[in-house]
Amino acid sequence: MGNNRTICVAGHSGSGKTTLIAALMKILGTSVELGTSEEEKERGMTIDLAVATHKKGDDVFSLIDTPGFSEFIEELYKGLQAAETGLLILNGEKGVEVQTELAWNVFKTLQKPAVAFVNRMDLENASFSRCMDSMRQLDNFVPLELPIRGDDGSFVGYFNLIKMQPKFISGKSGELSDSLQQEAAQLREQLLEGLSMVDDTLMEKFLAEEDIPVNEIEAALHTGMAERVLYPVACGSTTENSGMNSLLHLLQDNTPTFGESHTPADSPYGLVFSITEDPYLGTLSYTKLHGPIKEGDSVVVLGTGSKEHIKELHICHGDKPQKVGAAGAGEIVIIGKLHDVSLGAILAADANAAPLPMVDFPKPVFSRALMPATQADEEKMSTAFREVCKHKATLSFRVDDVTHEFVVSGMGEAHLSAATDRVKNRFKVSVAMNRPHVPFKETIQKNSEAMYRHKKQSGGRGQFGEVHLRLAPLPTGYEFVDEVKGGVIPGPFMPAVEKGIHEALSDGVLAGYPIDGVKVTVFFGKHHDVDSSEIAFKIASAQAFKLAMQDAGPALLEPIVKLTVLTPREYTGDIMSSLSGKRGKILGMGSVEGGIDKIEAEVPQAETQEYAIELKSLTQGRATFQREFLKYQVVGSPKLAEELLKREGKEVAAAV
Ligand SMILES: Nc1nc2c(ncn2[C@@H]2O[C@H](COP(=O)(O)OP(=O)(O)O)[C@@H](O)[C@H]2O)c(=O)[nH]1
Ligand SMILES: [Mg+2]
Repeated sequence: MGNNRTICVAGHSGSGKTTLIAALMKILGTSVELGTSEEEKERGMTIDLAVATHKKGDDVFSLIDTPGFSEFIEELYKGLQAAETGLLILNGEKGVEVQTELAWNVFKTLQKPAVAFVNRMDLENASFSRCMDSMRQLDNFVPLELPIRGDDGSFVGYFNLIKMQPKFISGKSGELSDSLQQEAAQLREQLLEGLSMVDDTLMEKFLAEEDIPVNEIEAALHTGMAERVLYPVACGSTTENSGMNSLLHLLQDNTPTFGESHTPADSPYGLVFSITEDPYLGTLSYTKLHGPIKEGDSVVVLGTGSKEHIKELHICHGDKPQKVGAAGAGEIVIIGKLHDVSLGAILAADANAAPLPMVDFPKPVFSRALMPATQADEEKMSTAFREVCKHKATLSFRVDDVTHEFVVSGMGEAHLSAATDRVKNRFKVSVAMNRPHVPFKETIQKNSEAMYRHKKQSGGRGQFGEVHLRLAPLPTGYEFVDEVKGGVIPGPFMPAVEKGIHEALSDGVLAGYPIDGVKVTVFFGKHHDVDSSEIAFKIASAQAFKLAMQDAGPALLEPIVKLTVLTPREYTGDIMSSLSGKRGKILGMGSVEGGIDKIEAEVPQAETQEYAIELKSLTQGRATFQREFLKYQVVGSPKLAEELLKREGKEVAAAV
């Protein structure tokens, strides 16, 4: 195994991640094409992670591209998990943007060493010092170089703070102003002071004001990065191809290697961290290797115990996998045509190998109901969505028990629209997205009693059945009690009696929602030796139940969800008042590190259908949230119930 390194690139959309990866790989002599799926080309943005790999001798260097849009953050979790180091790209004109901040939170959660690159320095309004100011608010970022501007204000080169030397872009020149030299001296002091924390020898030399050789500074930088004491920052311009070599040097020579933090196995062992479906190559399992693997190997999927044969092994060239015969620990490979793997699967030669941890992904927070365009679309819809959601942790679909709608859930509108486009492009299935209906239920609030006699005499054999029953509220669920004595309803008819009630339970008296939280006791009835039948008792019990429901204080039940919002403190007040405005109950509020507040609230689901969109606009996209189902709760006021049902396009029955 060589010095293998994987770097996951993250940052705000448009900062230049995809361009940078292609540029760095080009310098290394590897040409890659990224972001070529139909949905990506249409939108001009990265949707799925992609890996670009360069091999030189025994050393393997991979860069992972991720989307810069928060709704696709799952890809960053996957990519960063498979990387030793994260590379945060910033737009030199803008500094820290929303997705820079969100990405940084993921870096911190996964505890990854990181490097930052301030890109787009060729632009007139780019300001390295402004970027640095905003980055220092995030964490301990320290510059390794300063941009040099020419007389006309354009960007002409860098001043390297380790070597204390300028390097001009070819064909350009400029003066080193006094202020630049002063700033450089000051920043170098800060850098060495920071590095002194991780290296005693360096500290002694620094304090004694001795010269410190470049290799010693770089060694301390390596330790500082690995221990996450500091995060170095470089700058340049991807499109002008400047600053690329020093960034490459930093990434390829100074970031931590796989071997430093892992003990490799000597047989196949790896984590499937991402899976995609390729129209031509089939299922592709992106695997971070912790042990060597080669074509022809057999492995076991830990947990399921299923056996897999390694038939096709590729290394990654962006969107073009390239076949290889073998790969080693620390590398990322794409394994083709595995039968039975899912996201997070661990492949190992040894069935007793220890599990490799997989990150906890965020959960979907935004749902839409899908309407197929035609009958043919309806038939294919569920297969198509099963395929598209199968390998995504933040995409799911289900048919709702109550509303019977086909509901797909993800991280936001754009995320779901990319998923439906994929379904359209790959499976030729067209669907429209609507706001889903709320799965209301109905319940009762007091005891009641009713009877119903079903009697029909229309020549020949008649129908007769009479059922008396009592209803009592239960906290949840449904209970049936048979208290019939003396065979007034003969035993063989009791299943039909219960069936009648069961059917009536699915069609509440208020608005036809299923009924929950009721105990039904059948205590009396009458039968007729000739005319009684199962159907007669079924009708009688259903009708008796409906009559009893009218007197039992029927009420609407609504689903309540728990929202957990993480937000920069400046928005806390606004978020709390907006939640209160949604009939929400604040459960708690506290501060998390770094100026972030956590707000927990119970909110009716009916008021949270658009919360992903609302929170985004309330906080410029800087807050995130989780949503989980909590319970059903009675809608106390009949007027509110009426209003809620109206929103669902339902009339309330007169009984309310
Ligand atoms: N002027 C300038 N434009 C850049 C630079 N890097 C990238 N771009 C442009 O910015 C746009 C977005 O780049 P892209 O790599 O897709 O950004 P991503 O969303 O971060 O992957 C493209 O049009 C690039 O050509 C740069 O250093 N300078
Ligand atoms: Mg991109």
